[in-house]
Amino acid sequence: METAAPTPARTAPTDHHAPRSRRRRAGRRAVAAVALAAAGVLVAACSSSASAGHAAGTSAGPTITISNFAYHPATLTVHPGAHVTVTNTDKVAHTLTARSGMFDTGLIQPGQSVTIIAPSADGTYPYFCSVHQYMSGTLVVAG
Ligand SMILES: [Cu+2]
Repeated sequence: METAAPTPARTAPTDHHAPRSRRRRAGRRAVAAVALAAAGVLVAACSSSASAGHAAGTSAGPTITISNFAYHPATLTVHPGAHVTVTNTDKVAHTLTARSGMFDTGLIQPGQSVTIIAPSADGTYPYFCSVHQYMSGTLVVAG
């Protein structure tokens, strides 16, 4: 039950978004709040749109794949300190273990990958699988 008459002199609203209807102040304030909220969303969207596109961890570096109880390639040449990703595609676990002990993936479960770091000194590093010791390969480090 409204007793107050509408605003006496219906002067033009001062805000930019001139409400078409004759709403009372509360209504107008709500409209303003919504407008502010929308502006805030826009600002947030703008500031969060700058996302750096870093690639995920897996590198495009040298890789050795274990399949059918063998290393592929059987001999791989890499730079000193290279990160070498070893992927086991067999259905049993394998390792890639340097005979010198300088690197060792530990058990690589089926379908998993482990990254080793090549020695920093040039040389030829034979390795084998500690589970199936007849499996062997060679990592050659050459700067
Ligand atoms: Cu094995």
